[in-house]
Amino acid sequence: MASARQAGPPPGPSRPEFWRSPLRGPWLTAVLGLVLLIGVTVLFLTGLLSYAAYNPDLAVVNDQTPDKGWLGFYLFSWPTSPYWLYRVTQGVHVTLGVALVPVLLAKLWSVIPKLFAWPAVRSVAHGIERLSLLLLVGGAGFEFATGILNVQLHYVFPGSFYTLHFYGAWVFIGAFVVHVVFRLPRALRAAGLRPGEPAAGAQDAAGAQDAAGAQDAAGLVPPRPAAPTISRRGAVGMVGLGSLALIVVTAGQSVGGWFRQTALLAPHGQDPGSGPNGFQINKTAASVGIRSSDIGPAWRLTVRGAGRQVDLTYGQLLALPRSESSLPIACVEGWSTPDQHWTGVRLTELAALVGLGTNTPQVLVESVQRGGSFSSVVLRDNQARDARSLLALRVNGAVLSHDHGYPARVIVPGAPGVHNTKWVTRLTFGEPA
Ligand SMILES: Nc1nc2c(c(=O)[nH]1)N[C@H]1C(S)=C(S)[C@@H](COP(=O)(O)O)O[C@H]1N2
Ligand SMILES: [Mo]
Repeated sequence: MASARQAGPPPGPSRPEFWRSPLRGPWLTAVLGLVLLIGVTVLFLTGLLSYAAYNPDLAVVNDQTPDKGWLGFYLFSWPTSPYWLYRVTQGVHVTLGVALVPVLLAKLWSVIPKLFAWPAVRSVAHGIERLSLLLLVGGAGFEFATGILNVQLHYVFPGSFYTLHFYGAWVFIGAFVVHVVFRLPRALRAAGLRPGEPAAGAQDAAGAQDAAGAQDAAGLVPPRPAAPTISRRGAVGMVGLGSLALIVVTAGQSVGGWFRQTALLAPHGQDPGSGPNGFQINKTAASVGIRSSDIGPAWRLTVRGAGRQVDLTYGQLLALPRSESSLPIACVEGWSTPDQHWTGVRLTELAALVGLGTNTPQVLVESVQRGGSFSSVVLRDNQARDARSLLALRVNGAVLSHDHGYPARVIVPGAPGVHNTKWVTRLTFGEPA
């Protein structure tokens, strides 16, 4: 026994007795883990959908639709119906991501004694497992941190957020899948959702269950627990209440309108004012350096395609046939507006000016804004062809405000807000030359 003592852990958190909370144990860890299993799966899927919808310029390996790379299997032509599609998928992604923070923290707290397990590495297999946990925990922390910073601080990572969050997600999900494969049976058992494995050989079922239970408890259950101040169910309830509270102060930004007032955690403190243009603004004209001369009488709309070019003054644009669409703005950051009533010229109508009326091809939309990642965008042919896709001139019965993209902005059904370019000055239909 003396030699075992010598090899024992140093005083401190590596000793099992150091951890006293009676809440720790397989049941708590399993319940939180199962919630995360469902939640992270939804986050991952809605996240991939978001990339398919946005299709930002990441890198050659995954962005070359249609000859996309192997990490680009999820890319497809984002549909324009239902027109609220991105509003829902991204609202879920961001709200759920925020709501899972207490669950993630509680889950990490529940397994923290294992972080200090002694010896740190028992075998090669154990070493590999711990390495995968590093990717798991580090990946989760990275994804949650970058996501929350992005929605709270309004693109602190200029352009590169998408790359970081995207590749981070692949690293995280790889470790996550490994973790789930190894731990799911244990978690289901510990949560009471599955009985213990039937005995192999002579052992009776009860014995096997005990053995499985003991294995599950190892490293989690404190050998010298302190007196409980709350039950395990109570602890899970607290975590649930924390998540609920976060949903209450977040979801309003995705519902928009009156409910935005409840979105205490929503970024963009700026007040969009009231009236027809009184809805959420992503970037104001001033903040991206739009000068009044850019959008004054000298402003022109240039339409190019099929080897032709047409230049229109604002007056000429106003004289074109007008259409109406009720469409929301749904930002990548998770906030969205209720449907706004837009009036403008259909993209198909503008394509017709250069002889491309039927089968309108993809279109490159460019704004007067100099630089900045949102100053131009490519809309795919299904987006350009949709009768609801407009170059909008008015909203809710009034001329567009400068902050909402005067003189003209794009509005497309089902698309992320970032595709609704403001202060448009040029449309180039067809493959770029
Ligand atoms: N030229 C330009 N267009 C832009 C942007 C921009 O920064 N510059 N932001 C985009 C983003 S990310 C969103 S969510 C919507 C927001 O439109 P809104 O400010 O009218 O609500 O505009 C899009 N169009
Ligand atoms: Mo956005």
